[in-house]
Amino acid sequence: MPGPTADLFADEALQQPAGREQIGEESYVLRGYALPWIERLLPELRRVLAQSPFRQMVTPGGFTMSAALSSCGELGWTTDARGYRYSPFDPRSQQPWPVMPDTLRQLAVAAATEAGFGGFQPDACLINRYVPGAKMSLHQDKNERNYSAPVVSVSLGLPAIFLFGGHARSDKTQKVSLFHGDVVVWGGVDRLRFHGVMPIKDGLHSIMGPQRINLTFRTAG
Ligand code: MD6
Ligand code: FE
Repeated sequence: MPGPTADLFADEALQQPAGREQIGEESYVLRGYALPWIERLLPELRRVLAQSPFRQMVTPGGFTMSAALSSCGELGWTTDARGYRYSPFDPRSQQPWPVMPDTLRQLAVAAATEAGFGGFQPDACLINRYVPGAKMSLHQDKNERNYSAPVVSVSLGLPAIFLFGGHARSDKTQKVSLFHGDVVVWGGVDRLRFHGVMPIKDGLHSIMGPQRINLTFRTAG
């Protein structure tokens, strides 16, 4: 079926393929998996952020991260001059991090199961906010004590290009486009692969506005 209509659908398919895409031996992108959860999830997220607002953290090397960060759950991730680590307290308020809301936990557990990681028990949810231009340099998630648990990452708002590398920083990276509602799950042999996020392009998302919010769930303790 040639013609402009067919082209339109072809472009859409290229932009946002449906279903479960395998991006590594034990890594998957679950396209749109979070969409049915979002209406319940957003009010919970707002409550968490009222208690522990986004803040820009400074790396041990003295650089201010372009993504702003918060956390919920028993443990939250922080960085300062002393290094990267998980802490039970929000350094801003010196109070415990907000409790991980049920919908967030249930979404993470369901997505992990869908990707072959049954019995996931997340104790930390990192919340990253990217405004246009913000990025995340290549890194490994290695501050957690428990590498047998996967990482579950939920993308909301503006699209991003996720860089998925190998076990060495210099390994070739694959580029994976992530859209509102996509969930990435990785673990097992892929758990320590380098990854990052390219600078977010300008834009306005119909629900989230001019930002991308990423939730990553882990078993940190
Ligand atoms: C982000 N994500 O997507 C940054 N880490 O905003 C991560 O650093 C990440 O998406 C581990 C597993 C999945 C991720
Ligand atoms: Fe990461």
